[in-house]
Amino acid sequence: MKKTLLATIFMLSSQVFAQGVIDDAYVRDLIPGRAMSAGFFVFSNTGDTPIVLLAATSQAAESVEMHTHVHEGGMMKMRQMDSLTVAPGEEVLFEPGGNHLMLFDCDAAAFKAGDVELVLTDAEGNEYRARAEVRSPHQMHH
Ligand SMILES: [Cu+2]
Repeated sequence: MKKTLLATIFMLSSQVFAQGVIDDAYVRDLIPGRAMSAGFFVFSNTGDTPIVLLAATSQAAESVEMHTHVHEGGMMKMRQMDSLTVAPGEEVLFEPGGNHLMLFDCDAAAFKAGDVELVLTDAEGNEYRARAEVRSPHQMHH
């Protein structure tokens, strides 16, 4: 009974205060000598209007780009996305082989400390933040 009430209050308040939620965020740990990483998560639009994601940043990287993979001439190629629209109620996956963030010139110390935050910005200037778990490339293959 109490649990149900709390869950209801949480759902109501999250609808009021946040339209978008990032879950299960993680980044690939740096390979020694390379400063590039990739970020993955689930982005959910919990509101009732579309969210147009325009940009991504991280305090642990000089620059971050939104990428997707496309099939082209029998090859999988990465392509940068200028924006990504998430419909109300929709969940968009950022996962290996699909949409992902590319992190350039990463801060090795921040990765080592597990201190990597991902920030997504939408067309209205709203920010969606999540702390990303740092996973070794080995952990990422199930
Ligand atoms: Cu990429």
